[in-house]
Amino acid sequence: MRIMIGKSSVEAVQGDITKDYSHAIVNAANKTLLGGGGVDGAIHRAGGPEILEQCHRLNGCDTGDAKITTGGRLPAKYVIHTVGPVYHDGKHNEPELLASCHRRSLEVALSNGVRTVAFPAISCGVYGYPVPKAAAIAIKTVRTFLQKHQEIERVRFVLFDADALRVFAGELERQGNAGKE
Ligand code: AR6
Repeated sequence: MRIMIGKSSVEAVQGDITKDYSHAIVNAANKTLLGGGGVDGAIHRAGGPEILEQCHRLNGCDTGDAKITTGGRLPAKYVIHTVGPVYHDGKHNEPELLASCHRRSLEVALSNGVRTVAFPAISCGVYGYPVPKAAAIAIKTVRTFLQKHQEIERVRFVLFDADALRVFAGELERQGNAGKE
């Protein structure tokens, strides 16, 4: 599934983000930036020790913020590490923080000359964010950013499982149609 925002595209595919050939892939990290499970563990395993070496020099990362390192041995040139919110009940600033993750990741991409970015479903694993709510926020934030910054040519959501892909693809279609009204 793919929608266009001016000349930029936003798409959703199923796959393993560590194999993605976007210029930068986004990592759903934690505040230490020193590794963990889920997509974070997979990125460090596939990318090798150079990523962790650079993370050690970054002094962690606040929730909602993003920092960049090399992609090491990954196909991607860079990894943009962002820290999503832990989901409680949606009334603890979770939507704003999740939006901030996506916006800050794209700002960091832009300031490093990155043209294509791949996101996983940030906060939707261990951090417990309901996928439909997260998809709506992620896609809305990316659309708003691309409307102002056509320098980013493609944003791809790489979803690990078929259920998440269905939700993200459905939300892309819904917001794509709403955008035409
Ligand atoms: N490619 C794409 N998506 C993946 C992959 C992969 N290789 N592996 C998992 N996912 P999570 P969070 C999906 O738990 O909820 C870590 O320990 C997964 O199915 O990785 O933001 C960090 O260090 C889910 O949909 O991230 C933090 O402590 C999505 O990625 C904490 O987990 C996010 O799941 C962050 O939790």
